[in-house]
Amino acid sequence: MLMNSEIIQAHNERLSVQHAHRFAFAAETIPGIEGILQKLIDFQIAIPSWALGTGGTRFGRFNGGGEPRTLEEKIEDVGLLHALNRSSGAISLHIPWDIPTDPLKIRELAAQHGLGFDAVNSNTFQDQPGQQHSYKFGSLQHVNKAVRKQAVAHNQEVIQQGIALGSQSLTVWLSDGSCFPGQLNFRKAFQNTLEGLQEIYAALPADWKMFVEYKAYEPNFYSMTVGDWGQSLLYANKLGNKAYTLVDLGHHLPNANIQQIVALLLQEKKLGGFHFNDSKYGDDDLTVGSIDPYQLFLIFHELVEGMDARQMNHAKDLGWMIDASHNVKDPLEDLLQSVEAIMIAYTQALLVDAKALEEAQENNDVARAQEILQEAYRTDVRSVVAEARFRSGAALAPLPLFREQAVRRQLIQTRGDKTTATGL
Ligand SMILES: [Mn+2]
Repeated sequence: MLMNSEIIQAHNERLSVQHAHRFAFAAETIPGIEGILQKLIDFQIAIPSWALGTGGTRFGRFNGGGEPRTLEEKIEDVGLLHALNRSSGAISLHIPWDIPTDPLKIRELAAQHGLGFDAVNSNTFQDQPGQQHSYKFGSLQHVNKAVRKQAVAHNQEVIQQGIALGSQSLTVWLSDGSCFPGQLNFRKAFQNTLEGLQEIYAALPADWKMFVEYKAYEPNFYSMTVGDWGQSLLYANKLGNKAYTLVDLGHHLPNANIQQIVALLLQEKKLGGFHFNDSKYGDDDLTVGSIDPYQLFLIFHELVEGMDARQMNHAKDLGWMIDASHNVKDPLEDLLQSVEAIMIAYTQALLVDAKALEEAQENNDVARAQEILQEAYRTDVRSVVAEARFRSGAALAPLPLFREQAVRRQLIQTRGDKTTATGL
C-alpha cells in the first residue's frame, strides 16, 4: 500500500489550520452546508480501467512509466486514488482488455480497497486475436449475419463477466457506421443493430441496466449508426425500461447544448449514465473541467434540478464514470484532477437557489436568472469539497500528497519504466 491512513493523517494535520479557516468561512456563507457535505461524501465516480495508463493518438504514444501491467495493478491504482479522495469508489472494466481470470479473487481485491464494479464495457470496435469474423465494416449493423451473431455473443459474455464481478450495468458503444455515401443502407443498419441490441438486452439480469452510448463521428466519418442522443433514445425506447442513453461529454458535434440534452433525457427517464471528460474540438478526452468548467457546472445544474424534480438519489440512480485519455500528464494525477473538477461542479450546482431561479424564469427576469446561476458558479467551494474528503478519511489535498509521497517514482521502481497498461 503506497497510501495508508497514517500518511494521510499526517498530511491533514499539516494542513488543518489553514483548511479550518477556509472551511469556516464557506460554512458561514453557504446555507445547508451539512446536507451538502453528506451528498458529497456519498457521491462516487467510477474510474475506467483503460484510463490508468498513458493514452495516445493515432500519431503515437509516449510511455509514462510505472503503468499497471495487470488487472490487479489497475485495481491497486484505483484503490490509491480512492484512498486519496474517497470519491473514486468504483472501477469500470473494459472487456476484453481486462478479463478477470479469477473473478472472485478480483472482487476480493477490489473490496479490500473499498471498490465496487460499475458498468462493464464491451468492445466490438476492434478485432481480437483469434476472432473468426472482422468488425472492419461494423459489428451489430453488419450485412453478414455471422458477424452480427459474433458481436451479440461477445456482449452476452461481457454480461456474464460482469455478473461474476457484481457489476449491474453494461455499456455498449458501437463504432458502427460508414465512411462514404452509399456504403450503407441506413435503415437496414439501424434494423440490424436494433435486433442485435434486443438479443443482448434479453440476456440482462432483472436488476441490470443497459447503456447505449452514442457518438457523432469517428471512427466512421460519414454516418454513425448510434450517432446522437436521438438515435440512442430511439434504441433505448424500443428496447425497454432497462435500456438507457449514456452521455459522453465528448461525443457531440461542436457547440451542442449538452445541458438541454441531459434535461430532456432525465425528463423522459432515459438518462442512464455519464462519461465525463472535456474537449475543445471533438472527442478530445481531456481532463474533466480543464477547458470549459462553466459548461460542466451548467450540466450539473440540469442534473441536480432534473434529479430533484423526480426525487432521484444523486449518488445511486445514475452511473457516474470518467472516460478520458491521458496523453501528456501522469494518468493518476489527471484522474485526481478530473474527480476534483466533478466534485466542484456538483457542489456549485447544489448551491443554486432553485426557488429563486424558478421565480425569475416565471417572471421572464433573464438578468436575474443569469445572476442566480453565476452566483453559485463563482462561489469558491474548494474547501467544502476538501471538508467532505476530510470527513471520509481522505486527504485534504490529494494531488500535492501524491507528489509529496513520490508515488509515481515508487510505482516505476516496482513495475518498471517501460510498462504498458493492457489495452493501450
Ligand atoms: Mn465514452
